[in-house]
Amino acid sequence: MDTKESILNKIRILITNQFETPQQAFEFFDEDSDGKLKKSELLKLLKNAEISGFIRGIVSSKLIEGYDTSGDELIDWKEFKAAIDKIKTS
Ligand SMILES: [Ca+2]
Repeated sequence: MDTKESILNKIRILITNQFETPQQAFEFFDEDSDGKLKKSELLKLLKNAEISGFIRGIVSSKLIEGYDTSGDELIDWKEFKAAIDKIKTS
């Protein structure tokens, strides 16, 4: 069962185990290097975090909904960093 907490925890584990810094993770998943994570790039992040394929679509929408403060439906570095900081302290 993937609760919000377990999903965020899996993302945290992915970032801390496979990358030296959150910035490195961000750059890895920003495949087109435009400095923003779009939905397809978030889906890859969720896949790598071992989030079930059944819920990846909804989770990526929720992440955009929750962390895209500029409203462009993309997660930029600032928004990503804020999300990571939130995960770390929760
Ligand atoms: Ca991108």
